[in-house]
Amino acid sequence: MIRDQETLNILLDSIRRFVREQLVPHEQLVADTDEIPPTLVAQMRELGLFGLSIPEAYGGLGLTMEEEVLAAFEIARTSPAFRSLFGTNNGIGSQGILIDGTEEQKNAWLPRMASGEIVGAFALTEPGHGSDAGALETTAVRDGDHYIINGTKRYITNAPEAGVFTVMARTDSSRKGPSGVSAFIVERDTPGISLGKTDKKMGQRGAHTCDVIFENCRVPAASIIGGKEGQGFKTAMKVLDKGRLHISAICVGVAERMLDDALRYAMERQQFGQPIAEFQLIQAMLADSKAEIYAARSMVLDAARRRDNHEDISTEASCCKLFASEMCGRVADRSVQIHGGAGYMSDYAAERFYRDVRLFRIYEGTSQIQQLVIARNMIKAAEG
Ligand code: COS
Repeated sequence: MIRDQETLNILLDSIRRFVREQLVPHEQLVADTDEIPPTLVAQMRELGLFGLSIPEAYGGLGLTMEEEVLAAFEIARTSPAFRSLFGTNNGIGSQGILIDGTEEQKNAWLPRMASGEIVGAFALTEPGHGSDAGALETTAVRDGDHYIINGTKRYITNAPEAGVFTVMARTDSSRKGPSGVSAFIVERDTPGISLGKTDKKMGQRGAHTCDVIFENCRVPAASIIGGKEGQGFKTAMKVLDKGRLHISAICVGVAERMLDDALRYAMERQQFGQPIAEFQLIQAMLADSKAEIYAARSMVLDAARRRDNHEDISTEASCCKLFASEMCGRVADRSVQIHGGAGYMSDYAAERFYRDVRLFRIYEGTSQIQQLVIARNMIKAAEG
């Protein structure tokens, strides 16, 4: 749903300009230093990028899902590491509180996330539990009006920057599956939290992940999201439904950028006395990429509109994540291929993007988990 086309156009124009004039010229610096310059972070805050999806009542821009994916298409036309910094505040770092939190929890945390004053992170994955998230082992044991959290969370995006975590922990040890899990809002400065070393990743330099370790970390009982035990896994799944749609939109934007670069290269690069873009085998790669991007873009927009319409989009979000992330991988591969030897060299963005986009097929649920969600939902619907 688009609330006001004119206001949205102004926002999309300013994002487009910011990406083109500020972010693209800094891509290589961020890749080399593994840091986003603070001046750029300040500009992201000014533009409202940390609060795109947080309602206006809590200081955000309150974009609808359709507006948010349109913004994500633009934001993603540069290194995905830039988006990652404010991505968790719009997605997995804030949405648990927004979807299932109490009014007090929303008022306490969302305005500071919307402004970018603090970064929110989502702590679900553990050393022994990635895809099988419902079997997580981190515990939260009730002690009077507190809970005591123990366990380790792994590969947590933005953990080194985070001021607050949404932590999924088992409050009922007699239940081994998803129903024994609760979600907590935990401040970074709470005693008993320590961070592991920042992980060395294949790509997306400038975006950071690390372990988050809880050792007898005491949190007030009031920090349980929604005030009720046993709801945490469902909260996490609802958060991921939206997150998967957002990541799908990012896949579309990055793929469009990679295809633009590949097209420009193909039109400039001369072989056998003509630009390689004149060769039909190169044209096939350009055309397949264009068609697949168009398909993914259309899917994402359709699913976003359905979510705005309050439909259950669990299946559609997984369809989008599966198709768009795999499509993005294929476009990255063709882009390297079109660039030939140059595509294998780090002087060209194609090589960097090839590594950066590999993550999209893994995080917020692997392609195989998306297949599983889609098929399970199909069977459930058919059973009636
Ligand atoms: N929205 C609301 N509720 C949901 C839901 C959704 N999208 N998906 C599942 N649930 C509910 C189910 O209805 C079920 O509720 P009941 O017990 O009341 O019936 C409960 O949650 C448990 O669901 P399910 O039985 O499907 O859980 P499983 O353990 O079988 O796991 C998968 C489901 C595998 C899909 C889940 O663990 C998953 O998505 N794993 C990947 C995790 C992931 O994406 N990690 C990435 C790291 S975070 S960046």
